[in-house]
Amino acid sequence: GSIATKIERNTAFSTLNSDDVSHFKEILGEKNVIQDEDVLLTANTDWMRKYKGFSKLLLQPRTTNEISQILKYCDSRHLAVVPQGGNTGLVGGSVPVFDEVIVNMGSMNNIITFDKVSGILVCEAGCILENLISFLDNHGFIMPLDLGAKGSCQIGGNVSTNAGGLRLVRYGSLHGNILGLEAVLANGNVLDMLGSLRKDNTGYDLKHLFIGSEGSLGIVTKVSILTPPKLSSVNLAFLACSDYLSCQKLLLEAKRKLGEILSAFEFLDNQSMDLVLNHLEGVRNPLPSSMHNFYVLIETTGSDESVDKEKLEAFLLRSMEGGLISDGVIAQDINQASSFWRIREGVPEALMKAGAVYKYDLSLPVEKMYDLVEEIRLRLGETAKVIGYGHLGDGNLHLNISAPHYDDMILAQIEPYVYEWTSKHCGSISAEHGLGLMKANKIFYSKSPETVQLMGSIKKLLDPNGILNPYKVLPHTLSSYH
Ligand code: FAD
Ligand code: 2HG
Ligand code: ZN
Repeated sequence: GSIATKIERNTAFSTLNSDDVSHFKEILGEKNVIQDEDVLLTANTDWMRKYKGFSKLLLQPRTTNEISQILKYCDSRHLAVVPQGGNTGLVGGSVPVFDEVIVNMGSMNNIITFDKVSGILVCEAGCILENLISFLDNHGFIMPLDLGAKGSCQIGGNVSTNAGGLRLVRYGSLHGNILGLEAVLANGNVLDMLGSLRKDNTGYDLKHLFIGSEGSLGIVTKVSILTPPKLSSVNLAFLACSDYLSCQKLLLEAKRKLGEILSAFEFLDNQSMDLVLNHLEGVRNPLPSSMHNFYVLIETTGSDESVDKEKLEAFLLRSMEGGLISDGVIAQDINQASSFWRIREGVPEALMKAGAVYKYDLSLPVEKMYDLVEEIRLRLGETAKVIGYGHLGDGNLHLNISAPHYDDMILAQIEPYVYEWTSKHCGSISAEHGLGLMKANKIFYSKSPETVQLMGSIKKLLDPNGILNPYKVLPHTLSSYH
């Protein structure tokens, strides 16, 4: 594709031959070595249909030992590999750039143990997030993370991207909730760090290297996660604000007045709302009015139904009187709550249906965040739709530019402007989606040269031949070794 043509295939990598395929069949059995064109087309294409690779082979291992054998062989043959989970990643990290072998994790989907006292879940990396959510629900627990892609994304993919999502404001990042993991290194060595301890200060905590490293240091095969108990009272309010400053003030108030029960604080602008209404079936605005410029979702989770509800209602009343919110509604049942979430979680899908999309996932100071959206809107004028939404409670803006087609003229209006702006305001050019292929060369906007250099040394130590997810994460000057 056009993205791949901008970088060159690393000539140090071999090209797959029939002996390789036979060898993989010996390790995995015929049916788990896939050369079917339709399967490969899907696996070569990312969720947005923006990035396309040319892999000729997809492997479907069922055990850690099989992955170990695959990687050991690929390393010795210098065959490049892309670890792939649910392929919902948004930065082109989960698909090959050229002819890398795809290691699909979908068959490693067993729950290994669940401890009902501690709430610690140990499972294989290929478990789909939604299946883990349902499993835990049956045991009276919840996952500490939730996101719109839950029906397809896998816990291994979540860990490898350090996915944030809708509950981070309450439960924190996966760096805190993942207690241990097992990973296979490029040379096939298995690192057993599958501990289940809350506290373990015995030297370097190496599991953190694999959380958020996007398949560039090893393949995560098992994880141990701390899961919170499910609480009895969950409330969701869908609110309208007339300007961005009100959203900001509302966040501050929510933290002060709802702090101990606050479990999500999300926002979208009316351009995001329009996009969802125009492109998704069966969605309607719970607060229809042309006056609303912003919408905020506030979720509370607590243990006392009447107290929590009263608290939320009093908060909303005060916010209404104080002019922070112009309208609002509390979900009356679980169906209404999911229809509210559908609006927020549906934005990426609506964007995908609307045409070409440029995605920027930024950490920014909350008070500056929306200035960027307005500046980009001014720069682009009528040529594209600019929408802003995201995890306001975490200082995470999802700036998206939607256009009928990909167009270099549009891109030139956005980049490097967005990255420079973010860097100037000491933000991050990737709050939660990672760098992948899209931002591998942009890393210096958020990290110092010394830091990137050390990342390169770690990569070289763990993956000396650079076979794991090449062209991703690290700048290309560092990741090609020839
Ligand atoms: P993939 O897309 O398959 O892979 C992602 C990266 O991880 C790739 O670099 C891949 O090589 C690597 N990888 C995957 N599995 C492994 C493994 N077992 N070992 C080593 N490396 C591996 N992200 C957020 O942070 N917050 C959100 O709220 C959010 N919402 C989303 C909503 C939608 C509708 C979509 C489409 C995506 C969303 N995302 C969000 C993006 C997010 O990164 C992914 O959804 C998810 O974390 C990726 O999981 P996956 O299994 O699909 O991984
Ligand atoms: C979300 O929060 C995801 O919905 C996707 O992280 C963000 O589409 C995006 O830009
Ligand atoms: Zn997000």
